[in-house]
Amino acid sequence: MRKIAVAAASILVLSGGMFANVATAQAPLINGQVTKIDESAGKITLKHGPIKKLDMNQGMTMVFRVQDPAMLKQVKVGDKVRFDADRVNGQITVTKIEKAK
Ligand SMILES: [Cu+2]
Repeated sequence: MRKIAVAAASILVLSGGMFANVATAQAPLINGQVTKIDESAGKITLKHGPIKKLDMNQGMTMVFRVQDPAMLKQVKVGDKVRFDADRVNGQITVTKIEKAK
């Protein structure tokens, strides 16, 4: 009986992990607005809504590192954008950005 319970529990853990992966792959982009761009530092300041995966449960304005400096050429201050961010080497980094349509 105990073995069955353990097996059932590990199936739950495994399927939970799979759902988490699917959620990450299809995570919608975050809405934001560019308030500052610092090309020489490779940084962008964005006013953004909640980002649950980064433990930001409410919107704020903050500085992000960008994964690729070329991203800073795609947008300008005042633009409404959609972006994705993740922790890369411990720094919160914009991994994708596009102008909101
Ligand atoms: Cu934030």
